[in-house]
Amino acid sequence: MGVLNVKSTAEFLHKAEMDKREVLRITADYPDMTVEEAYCVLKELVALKRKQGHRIVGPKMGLTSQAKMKQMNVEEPIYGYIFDYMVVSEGGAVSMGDLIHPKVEAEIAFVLGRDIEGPGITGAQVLAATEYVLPALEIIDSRYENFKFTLPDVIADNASSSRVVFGSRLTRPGNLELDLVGVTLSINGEIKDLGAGAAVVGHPANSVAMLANMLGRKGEKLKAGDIILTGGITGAVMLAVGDTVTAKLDGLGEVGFKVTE
Ligand code: 0L1
Ligand code: MG
Repeated sequence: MGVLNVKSTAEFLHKAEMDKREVLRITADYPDMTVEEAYCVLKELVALKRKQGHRIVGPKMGLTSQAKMKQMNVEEPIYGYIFDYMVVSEGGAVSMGDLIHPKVEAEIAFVLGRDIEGPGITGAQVLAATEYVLPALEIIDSRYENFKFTLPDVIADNASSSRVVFGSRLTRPGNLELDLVGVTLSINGEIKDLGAGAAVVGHPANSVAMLANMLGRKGEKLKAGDIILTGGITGAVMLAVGDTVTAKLDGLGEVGFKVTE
């Protein structure tokens, strides 16, 4: 057991991702790892990826649905980061050989026109600062065996971030009621799950506001140009080779990709 080593834990999780190898959750050896320590591991993981030349595309919010929060017994979502190497072009291919046991969920992404800094940020302030919203498919791929983890584990593992496909249509939020946007997630033409924007902490803009406030507590802010994933509107659906995945978001357009070997 011993004391958690933040640097070697980050290296361990990064290597698991690069080796496409599932590992035992960190809390199996360090049951006392706290949420604060887990965010220190995440910070180290981000520094490691940046040192290797990877660039942050934007932050993501995870565990934003009632179902996921209940399952993990938490009241606040978590955050992680999407890097450039994780972005797959719209209509492109996600290679199963690059991943461990991927699942996909449909989301709405935000692009900010100006920086926002918590505390005290509201969803209305987020909408006023938003340049565009766009459809997104997030592919999550926990590095832990069978997606089995505690809250600190999943935070340390960059909130299971793995791949993301952004739709090509950018929409100004204007008077759009993003909480009422209906979303379907289909695989090979069959609807696997559906939902509405409100599944994301009541409104996707609330998710961005929560993120700004969480980062604000650490003296960090959301930056203009960041592409922010707000959280799954649908549940996460397991992927298999040969799948063609499509999400349709009312008024926002479609986004899709294929799964290859
Ligand atoms: O984006 C997400 O909501 C994923 C958060 C991590 C939990 C999971 O891997 O299911
Ligand atoms: Mg997600």
